[in-house]
Amino acid sequence: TSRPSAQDAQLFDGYDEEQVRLMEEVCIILDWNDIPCGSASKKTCHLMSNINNGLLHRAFSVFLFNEENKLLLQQRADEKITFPGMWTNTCCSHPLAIPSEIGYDLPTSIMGVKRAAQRKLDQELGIASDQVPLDEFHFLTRIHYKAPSDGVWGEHEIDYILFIKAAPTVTANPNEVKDAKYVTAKELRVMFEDKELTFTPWFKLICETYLFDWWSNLDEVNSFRETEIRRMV
Ligand code: DMA
Ligand code: MN
Repeated sequence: TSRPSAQDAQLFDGYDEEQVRLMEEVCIILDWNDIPCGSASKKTCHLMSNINNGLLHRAFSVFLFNEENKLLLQQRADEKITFPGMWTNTCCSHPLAIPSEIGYDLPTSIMGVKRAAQRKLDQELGIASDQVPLDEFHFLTRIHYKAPSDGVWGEHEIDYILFIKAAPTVTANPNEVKDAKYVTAKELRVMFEDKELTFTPWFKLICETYLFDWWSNLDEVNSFRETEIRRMV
């Protein structure tokens, strides 16, 4: 690997080596209508200095439910550069600016984020791709939101919401995930009352708006599918 610049050495001082390496992944830069207009490193996309100038990228959020309709939550590893140690939905990440994951219209973009979701469910939670087949993912909507993490880092994304029902074997990657557990809606509401726990801003946002409605209608989840982008910025 190449030697980091002095600037990067300072920016990444004290962070986990593997998570620093993942900051070189190439994300998809978007205009406000989710049209790809370039690519940039995960590092570039998540610096608040760039976000404050309007930089926006594509992301996805997976909500995985088991046969009892319990939601799989994860607690992010302390190694994560953004939002470490926080509880969140099953898996979140970014489709990469590569032919199999980029998309230029809604159908191809949905296919791209499903492939990215399979890739990251495996990398973060050890879930084999045959346990989460591409055609079992349901796309619901896109959420445009912005959230600072710690002043230096943050998020500004159009986030594709994907639901899936599955019964996978989970083997968490400790560099990504500190803890994982299935919860009912009631158990999640109790977790929100616990002052010891912290939650990612996008998960809180989705919980405060749509999640519980979607969750109580899991059998008709396709009726929530929409082409509109929900603006929460
Ligand atoms: C980024 O998630 C995506 C959303 C929706 C916030 P992340 O920080 O977990 O990405 P990664 O796992 O690639 O670090
Ligand atoms: Mn992001």
